Amino acid sequence: MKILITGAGGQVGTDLIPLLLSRGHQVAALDLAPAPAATPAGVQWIQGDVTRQEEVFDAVKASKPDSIFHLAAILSATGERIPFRAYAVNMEGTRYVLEAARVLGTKQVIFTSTIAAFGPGLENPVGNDVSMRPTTMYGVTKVAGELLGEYYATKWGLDFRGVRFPGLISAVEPGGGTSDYVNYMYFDGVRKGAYEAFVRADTTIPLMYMPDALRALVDLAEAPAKKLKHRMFNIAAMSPRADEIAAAVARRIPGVKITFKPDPRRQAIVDSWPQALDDKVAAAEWGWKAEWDLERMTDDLLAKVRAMSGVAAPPAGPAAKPAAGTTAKPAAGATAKPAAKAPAPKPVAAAKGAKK
Ligand code: AKB
Repeated sequence: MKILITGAGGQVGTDLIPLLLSRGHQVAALDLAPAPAATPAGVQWIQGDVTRQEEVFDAVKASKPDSIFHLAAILSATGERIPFRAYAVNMEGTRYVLEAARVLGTKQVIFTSTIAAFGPGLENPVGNDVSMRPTTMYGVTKVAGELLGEYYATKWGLDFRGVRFPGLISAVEPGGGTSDYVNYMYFDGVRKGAYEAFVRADTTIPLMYMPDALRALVDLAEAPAKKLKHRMFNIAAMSPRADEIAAAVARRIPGVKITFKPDPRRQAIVDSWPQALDDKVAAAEWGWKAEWDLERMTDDLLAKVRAMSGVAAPPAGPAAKPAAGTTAKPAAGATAKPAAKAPAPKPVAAAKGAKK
């Protein structure tokens, strides 16, 4: 397939490009930024803005994709700072992508929604087909994007499909999300030996390691249409508490100091999200299953962050004790799904060119 990725220079796109190439797809990339130096050979990089209809249409005309993976978005924390820019990128950008697909004959659009599309007060784990009443601009635009895509599917036969991502964790710096506290436990834990998280120690949201998230996108795009009864799917992997993640990092970085100082604005955002998602519908319709849990992700991610930062791993020995300030007590009900029969991880691109 020829795939056009919008927002290709961001946290997801940076790692998605090499995966698509390795699975035999041709890739075109649309992003506000010029092509990063580390862009793999053969990628058609198009600089453009999803809030400008003509630039989206030009990118689709130039690349003639079979499928558009629409990743361009402003995430929750930045979205609350600049809500109308978030509306333009997430809402207008999605409308232009759908409209370009309709007018120019692209058969499929893969949409990336989020746990932030749900609102407070839902029973955990939150099911696939529940009432969605988000409290952030990011969440509002993602619910609207889901519905708009379903409208294009019903009215014009567009093959619209999408996943609701948990907070995503990877070696690429994230860009303006509220779940970013998890990523920075790893980045600053390695680089600085310390990190002050902006959430409470008991904060619990659904999380996913990037290789699972990328596999979900590609598997969903490749799934036979006749098997799909839904268009939007919850996907889930793990829901550790913030202090459990800190403890997993601390067991591998002797002396690291991870502390918690909640910022009321960002705490309110994560408190409005589900603590766990029910992904049975995705499992039944296209065979979705997470492969990475907290422990295995922490080993893999720390190795990547150390390699990128030029920091040597500590000598092997008995597991390090958490440093003072790091609470390691597991919470009742906190879950990290076992990584039963997980295959060996494939290498992921380095974090060059990641957007904030
Ligand atoms: C964010 O924090 O806004 C995103 C998300 C959970 O969709 N990472």
